[in-house]
Amino acid sequence: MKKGYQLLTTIFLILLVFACKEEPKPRIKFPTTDLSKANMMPKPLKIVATNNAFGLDRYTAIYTTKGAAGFESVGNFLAKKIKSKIDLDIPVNSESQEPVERVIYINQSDSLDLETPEAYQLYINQDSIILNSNTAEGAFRGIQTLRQIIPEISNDTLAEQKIWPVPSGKIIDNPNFEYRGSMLDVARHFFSVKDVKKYIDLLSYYKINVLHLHLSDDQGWRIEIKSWPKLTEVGGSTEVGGEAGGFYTQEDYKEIVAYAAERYMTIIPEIDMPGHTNAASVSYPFLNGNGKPLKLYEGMRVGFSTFDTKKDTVYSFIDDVVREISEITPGPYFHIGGDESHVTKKKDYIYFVNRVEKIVQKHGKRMIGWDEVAIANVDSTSISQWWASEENAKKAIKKGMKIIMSPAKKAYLDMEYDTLSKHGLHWAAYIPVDTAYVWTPETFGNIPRKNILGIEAPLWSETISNIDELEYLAFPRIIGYSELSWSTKENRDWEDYKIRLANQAPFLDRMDVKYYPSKLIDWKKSKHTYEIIEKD
Ligand code: TNX
Repeated sequence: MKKGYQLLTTIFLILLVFACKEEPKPRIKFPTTDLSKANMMPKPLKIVATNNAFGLDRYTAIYTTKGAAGFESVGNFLAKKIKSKIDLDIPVNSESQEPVERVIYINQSDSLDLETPEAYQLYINQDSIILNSNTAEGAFRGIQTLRQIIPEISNDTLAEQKIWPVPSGKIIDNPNFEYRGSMLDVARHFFSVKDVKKYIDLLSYYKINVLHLHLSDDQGWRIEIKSWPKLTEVGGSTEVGGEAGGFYTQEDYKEIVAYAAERYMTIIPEIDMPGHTNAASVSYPFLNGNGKPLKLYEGMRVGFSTFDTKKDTVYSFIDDVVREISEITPGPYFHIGGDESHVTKKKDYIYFVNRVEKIVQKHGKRMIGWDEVAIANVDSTSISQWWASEENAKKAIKKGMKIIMSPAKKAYLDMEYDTLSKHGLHWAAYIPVDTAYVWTPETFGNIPRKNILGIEAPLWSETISNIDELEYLAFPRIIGYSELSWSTKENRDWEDYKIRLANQAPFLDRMDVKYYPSKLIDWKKSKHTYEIIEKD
């Protein structure tokens, strides 16, 4: 209540200052706009349209709650994105005497209606937009919605100045799942810091909050480990197809983490083991457990490598790797891979996962592994990522573990769209844009809802080697996964989604995203992102 009162007083004062300075202007008559038809992706929980508009223009200013951690940065982020979308400069918490007629107020609220840290409410009126949330994280999710409903082009006939009418009404929003992720395999092909940042920025627009980086595999080791320099010197020098690989220095990795953190996105590092470790074992042959001499590998086979699970020195090595990476990873998770260890004996695999889980915990992180890890004696606090085996997912549930839903048949971004796809594999399925969207993670495989942490769409990179190819496989399907993880089952509908997806084209074009123009979607060419209902 107190905060609400403070907010009203602030808005009142801002408007009063303006009102005292000049003659009141006549109210602008907006063409009716319908918020419920606006182009929001993922679909918010509740939308109530009031069929008027907020007139975004050069007399608009952004204010944020004083002293609320992170809120001013969220305001600055919004101002920057508005500038790049419509070339309009909006001041943030400015105390200058420039006339202000309309305000966007980003308000820290302790309302009990805001159920989770990411929940937010948007109240869009003719002269004010109020965004309420408990945390800067929630405010950040809310400004993505706001960005989406600002039209690309202005209406130049309503007043002397250009006006971008934002449809009025109320939005109450809250995520369906707390974990909404994508994975990027930077091991089979390396992707630069710049590429990863572009992907992060795009994901955050769709409220995705996790990027899992697959940092090591048979074909390459991609992160500097200061105590074991040959991992990148030797193991980082190759990739699929024979091109020079690459790796992130720890400074590069920190840059990625910080960029993601500005967007309230968690980076999850994965070091895949005991299988998928050829690059590591070539760099330090004592790690090798398959008995054969090894050489650098640039093919696409899986399942031929393993660490020696019996040597203590192998665990000291892993301790160093987990420690160094954990020290520069603020997020709570460390992914140990654990998939397709076909040349590791089952009892050795179990022993290995049990020991590595303890190492991860010792360094303060929660272990995630691909679904196979559930055959070991893992802790209920560890997390299983279901990609292939329903049986393993069931084992994880028996152990009380949480599950990340990434079933390959539905959620793999590296699966081809159809037989004509330019990139991708199809060992699990062809996944056209509708198949990617029309399934129900809440009931898939009868996993109890309380065990589902969320959804992640992995992008393996055997068949893609640059950002354009990455975008071809990821877009538009990742937008569907964002909606599957953010929006409730009741709010998801293919026919409705299809239209909103078609309307993403202007944004994707502006961002220079080389999305796959699926024939199932009637891609929008015009730049209007809101619907005008003609008044009679
Ligand atoms: C299976 S999914 C793998 C990866 C491959 C992918 C290709 C998983 C845990 N392992 O090693 O890159 O298929 O689709």
